[in-house]
Amino acid sequence: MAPYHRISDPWSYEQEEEDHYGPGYEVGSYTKDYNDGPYDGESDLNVNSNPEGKPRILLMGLRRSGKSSIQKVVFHKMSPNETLFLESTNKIVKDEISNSSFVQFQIWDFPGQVDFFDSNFDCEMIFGGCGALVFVIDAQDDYIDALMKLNLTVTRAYKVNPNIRFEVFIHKVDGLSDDHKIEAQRDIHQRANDELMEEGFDSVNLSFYLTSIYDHSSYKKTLLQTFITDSNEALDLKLVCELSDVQNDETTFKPEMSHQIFGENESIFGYQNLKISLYYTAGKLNTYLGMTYKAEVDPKQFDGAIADDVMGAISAKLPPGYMTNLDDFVATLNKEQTFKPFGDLLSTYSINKGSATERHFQLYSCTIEETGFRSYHERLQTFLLWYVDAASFIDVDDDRWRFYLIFEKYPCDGGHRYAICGYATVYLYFAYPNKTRPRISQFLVLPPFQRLGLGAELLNVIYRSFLKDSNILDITVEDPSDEFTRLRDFVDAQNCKKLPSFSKEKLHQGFTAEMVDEAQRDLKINKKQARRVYEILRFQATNLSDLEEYRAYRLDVKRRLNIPYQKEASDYKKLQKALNAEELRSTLSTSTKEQRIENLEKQYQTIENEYRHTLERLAASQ
Ligand SMILES: Nc1nc2c(ncn2[C@@H]2O[C@H](COP(=O)(O)OP(=O)(O)OP(=O)(O)O)[C@@H](O)[C@H]2O)c(=O)[nH]1
Ligand SMILES: [Mg+2]
Repeated sequence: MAPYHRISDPWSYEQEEEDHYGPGYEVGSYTKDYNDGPYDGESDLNVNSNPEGKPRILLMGLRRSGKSSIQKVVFHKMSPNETLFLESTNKIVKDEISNSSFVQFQIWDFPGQVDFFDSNFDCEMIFGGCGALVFVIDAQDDYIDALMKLNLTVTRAYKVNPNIRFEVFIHKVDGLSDDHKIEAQRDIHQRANDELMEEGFDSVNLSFYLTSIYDHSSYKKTLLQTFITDSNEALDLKLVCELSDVQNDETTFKPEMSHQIFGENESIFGYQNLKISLYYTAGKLNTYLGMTYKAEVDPKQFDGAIADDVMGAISAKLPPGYMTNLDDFVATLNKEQTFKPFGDLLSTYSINKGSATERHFQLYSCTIEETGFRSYHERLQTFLLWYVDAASFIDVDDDRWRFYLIFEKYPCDGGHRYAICGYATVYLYFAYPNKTRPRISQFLVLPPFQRLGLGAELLNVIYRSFLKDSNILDITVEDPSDEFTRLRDFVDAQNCKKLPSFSKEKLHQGFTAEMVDEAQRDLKINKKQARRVYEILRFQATNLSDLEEYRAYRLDVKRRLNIPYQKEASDYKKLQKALNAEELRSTLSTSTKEQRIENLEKQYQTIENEYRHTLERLAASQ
């Protein structure tokens, strides 16, 4: 059996070597362990020094190949099991290693998806001052893509700096049988070298090593992995109308995200077959939180690893009064019939009219002063955690908040009950000098009620509630998600279509002040959005098989997209006057004209796609 290097070993080796070889040998000793021939660390150090005089090692390789894990286990004593929770690296992480005044160097841990063709990737700087490049390949994965990236990386780096040492780590071999390991090493070695030869890089020398952050305890890791649950999978949400809903899987809906509670990886550690239940009664939103699991991790068995506090993490976000006993929760269902929506009824909306499945919805608006609404809202807003990125709970004591709620009014026991479907919050900003500019802040339609047209209805109701007020300037949206942008485009396009200034003939004449004025006056749509709606409706009015007409449309959109570039160009002229050529180069990553045109085209295509979706929806709604 070929022994493989447990990655932490080279480091301890290095420390032993330090006394032996004296200062300045650090990079050499790190690589020497893997090489057969004698190695002159001193001379390498001179060649590879970076401006701060510290040798630099680069860690590169595909995503999830294990680069950061290696770095953390080897140099920061992280236990291998903890690496399961490492987040993907999204920028170059530079780490100064200085275990003593002699052993000093830098490790640069790269994100898995570096793009050498990106103009921000400065090959000269990165490879120029580098001593060794460690390329990590996940041996447990299909390594064809990794080999392609290895080739690209090595050839790029070699052209800039032929003195770099290339170390290829065939990594995660703990999961491979002995035969498999040998075969993987042989195969990777051969393919990588053959490819370099074919491309004429005969003199590039790659060294290969079988590596793992796990010692002989790989079985532990496998076991440990069975204690990791996807938090989105584990959580069941429900709006309970009647007792049978509790047992009925069809009433369960899932979160779209849970990183705000369970961290970036959206995973929970410590349980097998974990199920978390977060149930609300459909009207009053009385809340139940519970969890079940088959097994919990035993800290004695797993280096002291303890299970995550799931109940603690969720309950920290719930207002007091939630229940952890399911019977207590079920008992509250009989109070649902007394529940009535808050505030003023603004609008009603029905679907499947005239059929047996006809459903009725009601839209209300209210302020926090409405009796009982404050504590109701505290429960309602907890849904944001699972559906709105970077959700924050608002300060309801500020009296400029307005709340809009949708309820379904459904028949029950010979009477009617209400179920919450979604809601929105709007903040009334001042607009200088004496106007108000409402801003839609949060907007949510709960999953069981999505795709019924309720989002469009809610948005229209918000608009309508402000239309007649001449103090309202226009309506804005805070940090809209892509989904909300689609909804807003659809609703605004539908409404603007009815305005005279957006008639087909006028659309072909370009974007005008008349459109801006009319959209603002009649619909409270702001200028930026009016421009977007103009582009959508003009696209609809454009005959795409008429090449001239289509081209005129594209140019019109691209001219708008080009405005930031024009600004950049005028900034550039100013800088040109102030800086010499050298300074100018280091200040700006000037893009060429071709790149700019290519970028514009890409941007245009993205936008055209978005517009097509909106138009499809418009067509379907007619
Ligand atoms: N089995 C096994 N898993 C490993 C080993 N090294 C790392 N891993 C796991 O591989 C996964 C990815 O590790 P990272 O260190 O985040 O990978 P990376 O290359 O830095 O990923 P990016 O930052 O996305 O490029 C983690 O779940 C680690 O626990 C190893 O030697 N054996
Ligand atoms: Mg990483």
